[in-house]
Amino acid sequence: MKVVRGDGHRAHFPDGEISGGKLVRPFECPERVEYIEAALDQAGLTDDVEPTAVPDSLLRQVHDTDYVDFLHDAWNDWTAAGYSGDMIPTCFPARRMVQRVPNDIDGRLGYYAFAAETSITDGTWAAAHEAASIAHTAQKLVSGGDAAAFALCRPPGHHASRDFFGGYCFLNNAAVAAQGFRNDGADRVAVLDVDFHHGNGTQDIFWERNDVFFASLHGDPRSEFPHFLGFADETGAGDGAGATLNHPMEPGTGFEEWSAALGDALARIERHGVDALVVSLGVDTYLADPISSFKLDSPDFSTMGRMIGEAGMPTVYCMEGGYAVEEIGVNTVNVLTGHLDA
Ligand code: OKP
Ligand code: ZN
Repeated sequence: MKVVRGDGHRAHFPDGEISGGKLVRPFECPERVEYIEAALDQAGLTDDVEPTAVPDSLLRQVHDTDYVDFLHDAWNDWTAAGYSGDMIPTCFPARRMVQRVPNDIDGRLGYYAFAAETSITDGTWAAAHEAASIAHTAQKLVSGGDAAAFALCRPPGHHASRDFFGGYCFLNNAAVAAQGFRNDGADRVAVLDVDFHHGNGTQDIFWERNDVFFASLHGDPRSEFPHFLGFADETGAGDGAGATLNHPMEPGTGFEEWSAALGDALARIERHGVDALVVSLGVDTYLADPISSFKLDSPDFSTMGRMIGEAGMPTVYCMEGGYAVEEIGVNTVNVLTGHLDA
């Protein structure tokens, strides 16, 4: 399995993340990639590929054009306004307020955000763009005949919607891969999101589409981020009615219940008749993850990969979350080697 990776992610590392009323060191940090790279090397997954830039047209099929422009210009506009700290949104268009893009950068920052734990810095656009390019390059490998590829994306992408960022995500890498498969001739694609958190961005992007099936296994939004999407009764709308599947689970859920949900999701994906699979691979379901509450252990990730591999679909794995940094490498690589063993 080829691995697509780059160093551009290092440019994105905000000073702090608001957590418990304090500015703490961001959970989503560059070391995450370093631990994954070390584990890949150790497992002999060393067939590396450099990313090719994602076409702007593809990026703008997934995201609104004004949102892409906002992200691209954000840091410039911020410093032009006289600010020098990281960009932290503080004011959002809540219920019954006017949903119109403001002129000033403070207003636009809140307009295009849904959460305040995620800052934009000097290097955010370049890093997010490279992560989308990594996903795009992995999709091209699989469309070109590779059975599977691993896109080592950072920052992650599944919380980023057509027109807003948050949850450490700016551009939706998995959605870029899924849309790329469609553009390259796949009639139907599935995104399987196994990150602990619901993939609200991916769900929203494909909500009214039948050509991209979205399935997510995640912590119940009644008690977990992103709090406001990912309930079991969300199943898609319009042309996409029935093409979204949500499996929220209680805090403390272990692999027995989790893997039954995975089996169900894979069966539903198979029934949809898809030509390619994108896996939003978060390993924050791990029992020692500092911001999550499932109880998967390291060997369970091998089983997860084997189950996905046994489904036999051309597959792109896009890295999402995982914040127990010292174990993130082993857990991620266990999924990939499990897949290869299938
Ligand atoms: C991103 B991904 C910590 C709260 C963290 C944001 C979680 C973003 C998860 N006090 N809230 O899905 O792994
Ligand atoms: Zn997550």
